[in-house]
Amino acid sequence: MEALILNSGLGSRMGVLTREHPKCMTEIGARETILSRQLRMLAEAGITEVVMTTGAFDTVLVNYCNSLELPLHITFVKNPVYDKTNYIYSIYCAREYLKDKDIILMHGDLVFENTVFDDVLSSETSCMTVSSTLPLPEKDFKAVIADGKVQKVGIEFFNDAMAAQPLYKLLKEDWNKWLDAIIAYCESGEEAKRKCYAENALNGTADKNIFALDFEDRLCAEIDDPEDLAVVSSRLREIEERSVYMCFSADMIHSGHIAIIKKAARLGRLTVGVLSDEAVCSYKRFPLLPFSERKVMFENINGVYRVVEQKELSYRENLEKYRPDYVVHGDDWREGFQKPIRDEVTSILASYGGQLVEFPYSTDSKYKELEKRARADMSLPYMRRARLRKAIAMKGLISAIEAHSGLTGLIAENTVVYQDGGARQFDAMWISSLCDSTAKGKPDIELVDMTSRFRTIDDIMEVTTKPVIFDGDTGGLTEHFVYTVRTLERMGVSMVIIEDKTGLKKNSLFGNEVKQTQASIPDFCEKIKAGKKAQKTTDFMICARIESLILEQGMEDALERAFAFVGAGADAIMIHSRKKDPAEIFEFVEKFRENDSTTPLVVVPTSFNTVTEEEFRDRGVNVVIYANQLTRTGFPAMQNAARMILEHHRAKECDDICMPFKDIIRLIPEE
Ligand code: SPV
Ligand code: MG
Repeated sequence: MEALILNSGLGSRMGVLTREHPKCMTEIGARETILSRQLRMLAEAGITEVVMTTGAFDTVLVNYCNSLELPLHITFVKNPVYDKTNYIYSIYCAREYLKDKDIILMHGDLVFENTVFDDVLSSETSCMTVSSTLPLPEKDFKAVIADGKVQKVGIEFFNDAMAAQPLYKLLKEDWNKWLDAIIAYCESGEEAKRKCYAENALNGTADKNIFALDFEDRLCAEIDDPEDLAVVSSRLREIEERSVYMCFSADMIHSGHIAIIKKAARLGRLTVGVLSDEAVCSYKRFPLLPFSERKVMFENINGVYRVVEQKELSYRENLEKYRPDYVVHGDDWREGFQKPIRDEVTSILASYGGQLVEFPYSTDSKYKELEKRARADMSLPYMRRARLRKAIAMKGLISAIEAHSGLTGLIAENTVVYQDGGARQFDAMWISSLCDSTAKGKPDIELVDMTSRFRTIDDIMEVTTKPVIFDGDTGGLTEHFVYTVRTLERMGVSMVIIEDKTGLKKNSLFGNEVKQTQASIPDFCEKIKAGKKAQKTTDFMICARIESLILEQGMEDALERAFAFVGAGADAIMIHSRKKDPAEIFEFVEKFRENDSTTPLVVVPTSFNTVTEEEFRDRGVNVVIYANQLTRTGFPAMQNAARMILEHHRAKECDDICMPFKDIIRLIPEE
């Protein structure tokens, strides 16, 4: 693609402004002339060959072009009779440089905005810029349009016409026809045919294939006199002040990101909102790079004016703060979980006259591969183990759900709920002794041995990436516990929770209905100390679980234990209760927090299940574990199906409560 710029005209209507240089050198902004803007846009579009016709002040013009030092090769062709002919003759003079080329043709006094030029460049057919919204000008060019194609161009056409500007893309087959007509005009010997518009020659050609490209009310205008100059300059200032907003969560950048950033930056000053770590975690995976590093990454991309934090998936806060003229996004969010976010964006933009611009969504296969690898990395022990501490530090409160098999692990891993413009998913998995034992048809009395419990962890870890909190029961003998700690740590488990009981452990939810004995404070502290000494990394956490409320030993006992266990090195405290009323849990949390504001607190609200995570967070809790709900919902459903089959002597009747076969297959991701 080559550009042809017509700069032979005298520009006499500009008055003093063209006394010492040609019209194209008129300033339209700070350090910008009509010509420097055109040439810069051509260079940015990757066009390197330019043919420029010249006339008056040709030396000034050539020197000026060279002084711009743009990566362009410009062939200057002087029309020796520029003052007696029109630009049809200038084109004729340059004909040998123009034959058999796809060209962008523009008059040297034309100013157009980036997006108009982008549309012209990306047109697959030959085109001329027209406006369906501007009024027909009295004296300037109009194009007669039929079936979307330009039939005639001139100042005299008013029927079926649109305002038109001399900015064209011409594919060589169309351009050759027009150029031949120009040559025929200029060689006809008729004076008038060298003085008319080049478009007169175009009008006479048959089967024109030049499509109308509608720039509507975007800027695309010629500067003929000082009034035009004032109007165009002020519109350019307006355009330069336009602001654009985009949001990214990415911790890896691919070519699609760069391409859309480039397009967005052409609409105005681009502000990139980078999603907070918390928002990324809420709907995707844990970011490989924290917010601060992702921010720097985007700040260093060409075209990005500034980077700000977007705290939530919803754009509301930032749109209300920055009120961008445009929001740019890929068109992938028209469907699926992002649709409510898009709907909110469109309504906010509509409230102040902003505009949503969507470009076709693109990703690339290398990126998909990297994303897959990132997910695989997240499942590796060293990556997974450290993430629980990070998540607690980042979010303040995290939630974990029980998993006792690969399948329940997948549910914990993949369940996402989109709500109020945001997304929610579990942060971690709880490997419950109760549910692990129940799945094996055994009572929860430390009967399922560690080798078997490790097997469950392995099954779950094999198909998931989220951090694991392991229910270590009493931790067993201290001499055994140190080995358990090392194994769990090596496997990539993030936290083991051990309860301060001794002897035959029974499930806490029985409370004092069964005989259970609490370990002494010194004994349990010894166990914690031994465990902490045994671990090899700083990531791994040992959480001490206090059974004083379960065994009705009183609040004072619970608190005394909590502080002693923290003193012995416990990384977190779990306080348990089997009361429906959360009062004693709240009291414990409040009193504990009076003396310790940092040690994470864990709760298992199986009984006191009316309390929301938000309330727990406000009271100072850090980890909420939903300890058994998958087992308790799955088991009755299975029992019901078995009963139905027996009752009906066939399986048809339980079809309605069965997940479709196709869906169950889809639950298991294929490698
Ligand atoms: C478990 O899930 O195994 C627990 C929590 O230890 S609870 O059942 O509430 O004791
Ligand atoms: Mg348990």
